[in-house]
Amino acid sequence: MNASARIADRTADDLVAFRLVRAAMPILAEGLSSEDLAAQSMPDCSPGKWHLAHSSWFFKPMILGEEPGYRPVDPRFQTLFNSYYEALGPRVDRPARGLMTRPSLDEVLAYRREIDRRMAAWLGDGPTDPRRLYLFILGLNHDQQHQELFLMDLLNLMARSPLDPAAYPAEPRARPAQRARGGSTRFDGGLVEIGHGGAGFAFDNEGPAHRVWLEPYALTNDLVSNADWIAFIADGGYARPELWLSDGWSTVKAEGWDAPLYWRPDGDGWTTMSLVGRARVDPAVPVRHLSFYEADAYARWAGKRLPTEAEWEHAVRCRPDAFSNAFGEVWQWTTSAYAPYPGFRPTEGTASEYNGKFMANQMVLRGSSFATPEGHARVSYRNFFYPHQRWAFTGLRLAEDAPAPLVRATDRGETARFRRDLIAGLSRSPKVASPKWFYDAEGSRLFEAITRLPEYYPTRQEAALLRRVAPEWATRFGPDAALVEFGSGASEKTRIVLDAAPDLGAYVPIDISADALDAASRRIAEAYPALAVTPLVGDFLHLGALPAGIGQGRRVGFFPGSTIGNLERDEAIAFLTAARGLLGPDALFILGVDLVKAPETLIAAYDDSAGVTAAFNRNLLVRANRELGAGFDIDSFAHRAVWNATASRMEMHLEATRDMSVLFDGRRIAFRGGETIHTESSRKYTEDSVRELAGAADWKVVGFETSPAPEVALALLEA
Ligand code: SAH
Ligand code: AVI
Repeated sequence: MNASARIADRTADDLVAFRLVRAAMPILAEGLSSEDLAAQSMPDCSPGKWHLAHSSWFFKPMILGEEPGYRPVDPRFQTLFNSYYEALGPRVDRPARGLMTRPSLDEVLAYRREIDRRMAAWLGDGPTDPRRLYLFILGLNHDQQHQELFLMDLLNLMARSPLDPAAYPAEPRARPAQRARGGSTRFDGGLVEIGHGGAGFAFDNEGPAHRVWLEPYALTNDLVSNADWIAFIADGGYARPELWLSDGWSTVKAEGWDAPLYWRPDGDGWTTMSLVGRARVDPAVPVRHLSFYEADAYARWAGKRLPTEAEWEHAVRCRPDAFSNAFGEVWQWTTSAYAPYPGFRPTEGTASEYNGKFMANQMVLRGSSFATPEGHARVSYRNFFYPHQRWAFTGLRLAEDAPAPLVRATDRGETARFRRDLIAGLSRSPKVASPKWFYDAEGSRLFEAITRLPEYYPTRQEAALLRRVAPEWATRFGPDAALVEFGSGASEKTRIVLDAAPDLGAYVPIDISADALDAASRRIAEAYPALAVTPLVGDFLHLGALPAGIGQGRRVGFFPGSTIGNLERDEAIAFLTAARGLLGPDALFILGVDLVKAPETLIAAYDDSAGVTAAFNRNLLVRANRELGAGFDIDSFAHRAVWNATASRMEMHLEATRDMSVLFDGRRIAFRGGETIHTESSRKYTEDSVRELAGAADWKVVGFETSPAPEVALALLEA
């Protein structure tokens, strides 16, 4: 192909791209009234009409105005639609953009068409100057940025209306949000390259590519959800200054924040405003409309942190498949200040003011939102806002430091066992699944969220009771004792025992959830430097031997949380018998149980209003889909919490809401609508039933203490 044919081809492509990009904003404006498009809801926002005009105006200083013989469409527009370019003379202050009733919407649309006509003519001349061609692509990307701003600003305006108007019948987005997949992905870090270095368009602020050093870290695979956020609020997230940066806390106080932007209390829940109007907050979807301050406070509350932008970029470059909604849902706050990369050079000329001059006091966001036009964002893309701003489509994904694991991730046998066990359980009638499979990394995280729910009393009651009895019980431990904990989870209650027994020499947490065990062991080892911490990953129903090097003192078993209630009776007896063998002749054992009480209290604890327990229950299916390639349609299974008085237990079920067949391990598993998978029993005890159980496994009950209502109990057993 000769040079002129190549230019002709490129010109044709450019023209198609131009027309496509420029068609989008008028489509967004269709169906909105000229009043909708003229009003300005706050100084940060601009009217829709202004976005339509300004994104057209941009082609004048960048391209058309430099052409010989250029004549303005209307010389007054230079001032009216200049956004922030100092080099281009005076302009209308941003807060006054909503006062521009002239030119009319029709005049602005005519202006837009005229700019489009002139740009098409310019493209038709086959421009070859690389700088101008870059500015042309910049103009398209600029238009796309304003398409998103148009929607952000429109939503802010609609949210100011007492009528809660729906701007559109459906959310204007290219693709549905991706499902949460659970867990997090770990990266070794080291010397990595980030930034835009390759071919293709990028904004000046994305380059140059350069090296950065990353310590080992992990990034959660999913965005933080509304359910997570509700748990944060319920735990006093907006009322606890220790969670907030100083500037953030001042903003919370000054603005009276108690929830994300657009959230409004409604009965015992919340509603929020979107481009389709006001609706109840859906717990399952990613949370939106947060400031950096809120994202940062949440991360602290969750015991994690926000990622740096380099961590985000490296993770998404290396493992684009690992993350749900890396792009296309919400922009994700990072802890990186918006600053120039080493070697940054602003685009020359007027466009030098595009990005670089904003590099102070703002924070970087990565990814893209549902409102970002398809194809606009990239892995190196840097969005930025001031830390208090929250009208953009913003959310977050968490990070944490992740040194090489103490606990090696579960062996391959684990997946095989999960598969076998689940197939066996689903082949039975009624269908069952073992609750131990709830606890992948996400399941452990959801359980932690459950323990903070107002309705889930057992953790709080047991921790308070343990604080009361531990000092006395600890006097029996003797020197150099070893604490062996079964189902240690986050090892939070452990601290109460460790604080009451400073002479304890060793701690052996045992848990099936490798990620939870690793993180908890690390935290305990750090907080109790004199203690020998030796985690064991695996099923406590198949106990081997205790690790070597845990001293000669008494072995103290610790099984809190009423996890024993999750075992069938014969399993519980076999477990207690095996634990007695493992811990030796002179062992002690602290056993936590939940006691029988009013069904309303129990049912609320297993069916919380924020839907966290429902997510915990459904996570079994999420995990089966991810790890075993099963084909459960998660949304077609409802969470059920039922009190079974005869068996004295709470039961969790997943109920098929329709007839369906699920592909799993090459077979089809049929579900009738209303049929359930029984996923968990939580036995509730009385003092007598605890004594009977302990006796059946040959333990003596030497202590039994009960908490105030809602009642839970701790039993001290002796071998
Ligand atoms: N002890 C903590 C956590 C209870 S949650 C508390 O009282 O709050 C139950 C814990 O037991 C989870 O961490 C889960 O991973 C673990 N677990 C459940 N079944 C298990 C099994 N069969 N073997 C080992 N750990 C198990
Ligand atoms: C870990 N286990 C004792 C919890 C319980 O209460 O049975 C798990 C749980 N299930 C629903 N909520 C909490």
